[in-house]
Amino acid sequence: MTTVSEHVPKIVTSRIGLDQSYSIDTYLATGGYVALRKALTTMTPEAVASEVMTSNLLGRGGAGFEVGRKWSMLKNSPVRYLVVNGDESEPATFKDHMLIEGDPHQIVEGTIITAYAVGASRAFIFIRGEFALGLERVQAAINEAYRYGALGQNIFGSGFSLDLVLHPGAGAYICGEETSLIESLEGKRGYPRIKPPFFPAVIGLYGAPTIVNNVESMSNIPWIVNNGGAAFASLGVGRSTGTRIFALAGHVNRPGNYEVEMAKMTFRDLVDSPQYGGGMRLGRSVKAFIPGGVSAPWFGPEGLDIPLSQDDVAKAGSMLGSGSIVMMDDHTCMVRAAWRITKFFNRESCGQCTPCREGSGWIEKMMRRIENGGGREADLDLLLDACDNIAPGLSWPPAQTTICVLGPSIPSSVVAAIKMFRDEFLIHIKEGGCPYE
Ligand code: L3W
Ligand code: SF4
Repeated sequence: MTTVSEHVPKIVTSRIGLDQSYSIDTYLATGGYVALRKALTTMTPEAVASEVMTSNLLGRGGAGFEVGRKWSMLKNSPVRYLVVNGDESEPATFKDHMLIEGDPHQIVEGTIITAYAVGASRAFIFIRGEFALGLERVQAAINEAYRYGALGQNIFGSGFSLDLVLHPGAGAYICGEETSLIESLEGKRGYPRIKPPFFPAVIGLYGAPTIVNNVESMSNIPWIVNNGGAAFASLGVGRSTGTRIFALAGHVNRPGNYEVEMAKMTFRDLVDSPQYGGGMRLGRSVKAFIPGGVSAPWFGPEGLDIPLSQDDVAKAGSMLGSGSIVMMDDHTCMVRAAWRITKFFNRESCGQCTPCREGSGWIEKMMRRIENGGGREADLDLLLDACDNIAPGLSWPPAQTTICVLGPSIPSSVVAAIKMFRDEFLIHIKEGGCPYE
C-alpha cells in the first residue's frame, strides 16, 4: 500500500493554518462563496443534489450513510428544515472542532447550498456548548454572510432565501445523536426518539421533514459543487470516495487531524508516515487500536494493514465511525482502557432504556472492581452476559435492545478487551490489581 499522493487536493482543510482563516476576507480571497453563487444562479436544486449523489459522499458523522441518498429520502412538505450537527463529543474525535474554529464560512456555505438543494427555508447549526471559540466564530461567520448577501432574502438575486440559526448544545454527548439533537433544539431534554418511525427525513424538527448532516459533510459540499461529483468520486476507492479527516490519537508521536484520500492508505501508513503519525511514541509496538471513535470494536496489530476504507473496516468487524483512531501501545492496561470508555458511556447514558441505564452502571462497576483488585473470574462471564443484554449476540454490526446506538456502543470495548486480552483480566484477578502500576 502506498502513501497518499502529493496531487490529492485538500478538500476541507485547505484554509486551516492560514492567517485569520475564519474571516470572510480570507474566505473570499481563497475561492469562498463561488460555489454558492454557481449553485444558486446556474444550477437547479435537483442538479446540485445530483452532483452530491454522484460524489457518493458518505456522511462524516459516524454512520457513513450516503449524503445524496439521505437528501433523496426527504419527505415532501411545505416546511422542511436542515440541521447541521456540530455536537462532536465522541472521545478522541476532534476534527469537526478544527473545522468549526478554522473554517466556519466553509460550513456556512455548505449549509446554504444544501438548504437550496433540499428545499429548506430555515437551517440550524447545533454546536457543542463547550466549543466557546467555535461558537463565537460561527456566529461571526453567519453575521458576515448576512452582510455579504449570502444569507437572508433573495440571496445573490437568485430568489432563494434562507435564515440560518446557531444553537449551542448544553453539554450532553447524547445530543450528537440526531433525534436527541432535534429534541434539544426544540427546547426539550435530549432524549433520543425511536427510529423508525422518527427518521428525521420523515418526521424531524417540529414534526417537519428534516435533514441532519455532520459539519465535515457540509464542508465538502462547496468543493463538490465547484469541481463536480465525478471529480470527488474519482478520489478514493469503491464506495469510500473523496478525502476524509482522520483524528489520530493515543500513543503516536504526532497526534492530530490528517485529511487523506480515502482507502488509499492503511492504518499502518497513517500511523508510521513521518508527515502523519510519525510512528508509535518511544518506539513502542502497537498492542491494539480503535479504528473509529470509542464506540467501535478494537483491532489488534494485524488490523494495521486494513485500508482506511469504510467497507474494508466493516468487513473486518468494526467501523470507521466518527473518524478517530486511538492507538494503544504495549504498555497500556487493557482493563483500564476498556473501563475508562465504559465510565464515559455510563455517565452519558440518557437513562431512557433499562439495558443501557442499568447495564452501563453494572459493567462500569465490574470493570472498576477488576482493575482495582476486587475482581472474580466469574465476573468475565457476568460482564459478557450484561453486554449481551444490551447487544444480543455480541456480533457486529450489533443488534440492540435499546432506543439508540449509545446502548450497543457500550459492549464494543469491553467485549473486545475480554476476547483479545483475557489473560490480562485473569492477571488482574489473580494478582489482586493492575500489573501496570
Ligand atoms: C430515512 C431511512 N433516513 C437511515 C438516516 C438516519 C441517519 C443516517 C444514518 O448513528 C453512528 C453510530 C455511532 N429513512 C433511513 C434514514 N437513515 N435509514 O441515515 O443512520 P443510522 O441509524 O445508521 O446511524 P446514526 O444514528 O446516525 C451514528 C457512531 O455514529 N459514532 C458516534 C459518533 C459521535 C459523534 C459525535 O461525537 N457527535 O459523531 C461513533 O463512531 O456509533 O454508529 O441520519 O436518519 N430508512
Ligand atoms: Fe438513552 Fe442509552 Fe437508551 Fe440511547 S440507549 S436512548 S442513551 S438509555
